[in-house]
Amino acid sequence: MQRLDGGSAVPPPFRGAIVALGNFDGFHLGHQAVVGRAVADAHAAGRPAIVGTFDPHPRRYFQPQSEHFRLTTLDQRQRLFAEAGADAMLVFPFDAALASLSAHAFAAERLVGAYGVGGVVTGIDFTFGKARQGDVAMLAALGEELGFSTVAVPPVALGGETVSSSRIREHLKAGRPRDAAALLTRPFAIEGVVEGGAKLGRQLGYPTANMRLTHYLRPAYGIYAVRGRLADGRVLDGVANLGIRPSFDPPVELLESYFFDFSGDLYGQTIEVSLIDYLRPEAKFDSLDALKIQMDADAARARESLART
Ligand code: RBF
Ligand code: MG
Repeated sequence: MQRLDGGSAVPPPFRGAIVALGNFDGFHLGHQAVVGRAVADAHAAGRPAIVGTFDPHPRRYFQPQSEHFRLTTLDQRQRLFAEAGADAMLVFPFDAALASLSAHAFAAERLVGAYGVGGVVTGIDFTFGKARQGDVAMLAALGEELGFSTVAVPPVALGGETVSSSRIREHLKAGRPRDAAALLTRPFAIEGVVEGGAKLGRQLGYPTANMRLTHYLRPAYGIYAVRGRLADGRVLDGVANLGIRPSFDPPVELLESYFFDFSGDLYGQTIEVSLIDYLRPEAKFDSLDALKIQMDADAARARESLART
């Protein structure tokens, strides 16, 4: 699937598209409803379907010091949008120029001029333009004036509550990966490049694939039952420590995954690790023997939980 730059003009094959406008970071049930509508309308009209997303996120621009909150990387979003039937992804680099555009200028210069949209689909809470002056009512009026269709999709509820990225973040921070997965329709997954590590894990009988958490939201630190996807598509069950490893000096924040029944070198590979179950918080151990006994118990519990999943 093609990645288009929201800072430039969209090329001819993608003009006239139905564009899902939003951020779609988690690509949760609510986001899927918006994108699903854009894809369905595009197919019905014989037009391309495009999904917009911001990178970096506007929140990073306005609050550069805010804590990490990302639920997906751009690469993960690209795969999810493609699976949902989109023909292209339009990436808006959020910068001073975009932040200072009025709602009218955003519609006239970007949506119509640069992207040549046939229609836009948003959530009903979508806002746009300088100081968020535009809402879906204004977008509909601008569409009438400038010649594009607009659809506002209502939020999706699950278990009596509206599905939102903030609810998903709360679940993950509280160590409830299964509740987060229900809203996401898939487990929260961290994708990254496997780093070289201290070889201590190997000595303990638990060689781990270690990854940085980069811009991802920090889920509750602790031990997780995980499922990893390797670069070649193989899927492996395992158990992981996500956190700072309080038994070791200096503390280093990592996701360290041990995969069952696997003996290969993953160093330098890009892998994706899904958090399935939260088993316990990290603990400080006084001896490696004590840690090893606990790791054996963790591995057994993780195997059980994954066998049921
Ligand atoms: N390190 C800790 O300091 N405390 C822990 O509770 C802890 N639990 C772990 C559980 C599992 C299943 C795994 C794979 C690792 C755990 N570690 C823990 C980290 C482990 O000590 C790490 O692999 C070593 O730092 C060697 O890289
Ligand atoms: Mg290790």
